Amino acid sequence: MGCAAVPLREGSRNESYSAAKGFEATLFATTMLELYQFRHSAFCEKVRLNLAARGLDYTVVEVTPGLGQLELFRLSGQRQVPVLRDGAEVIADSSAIAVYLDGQGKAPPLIPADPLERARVLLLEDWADTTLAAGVRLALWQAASQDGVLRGALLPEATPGPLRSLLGAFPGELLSSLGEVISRDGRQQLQTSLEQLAMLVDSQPFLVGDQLSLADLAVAAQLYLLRFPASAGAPLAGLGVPGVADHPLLLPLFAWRDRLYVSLGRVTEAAGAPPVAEGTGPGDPPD
Ligand SMILES: N[C@@H](CCC(=O)N[C@@H](CS)C(=O)NCC(=O)O)C(=O)O
Repeated sequence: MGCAAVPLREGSRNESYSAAKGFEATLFATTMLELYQFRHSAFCEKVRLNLAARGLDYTVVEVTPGLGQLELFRLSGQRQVPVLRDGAEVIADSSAIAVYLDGQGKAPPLIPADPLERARVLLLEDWADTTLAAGVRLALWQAASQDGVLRGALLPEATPGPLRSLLGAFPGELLSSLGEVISRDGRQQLQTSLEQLAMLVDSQPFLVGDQLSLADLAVAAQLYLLRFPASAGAPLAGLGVPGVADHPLLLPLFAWRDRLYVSLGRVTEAAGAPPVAEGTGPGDPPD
């Protein structure tokens, strides 16, 4: 559930998306970057934030869970999103993509050169991608199991209305009993960690050093699933995990996340949903 594999659009155009309007994106000028994604995956959000921080244009290819992942395997040698394609280069994994983008040598570097700062950033990124991600997945699972509206909102947009209603109305008790079992300890640890993060960002704009880094993006990307930002689009925007999204001690954390999104130009649904390439990728429905 935390990955929320949601192919959202069908039959859309093949056009470019300007991650930061007005920014002259000259990097990768010869080829259009392509991001293979599930829209509501935190790891894909991490890459979208990275691209936005650099003002890079790109198109997205919504990967259809299952069949589309077979195609993705053919392209990248593995079946998970995100995958970034830059001409002949195909890079899988949000961390590897971050290293690749930094390696292109254009500002801003999100992995610091200074060894101490670099160590802090990479440790925090790893924590966000593993421990925090696991806690977020559990919390979202529990929330969705108890909330038919959230469950329905996480379904693919193309889901037919009757099926959407059926799944939204699926007995929550069946799912929530599982959710309670797996989340009892994890939920408390998640709350504690989020409170610590809230304290950190209440007193400093960035998690490490005095500029934006991959640590900020990795943490913000996981927060996406706890309280969906406007860029998640309707009907998810404004929804979240009850008890987390609205917890008073966590308000500074989500306020920090929202400021970060504003600074990256990701404040509207359009900013969160770049156009989907048509007829070119693993997301294509079968003929
Ligand atoms: N370590 C990877 C994690 C990627 C990942 O977990 N992707 C999930 C979506 S959130 C996925 O593709 N799941 C489908 C599958 O495993 O079959 C990264 O940072 O990119």
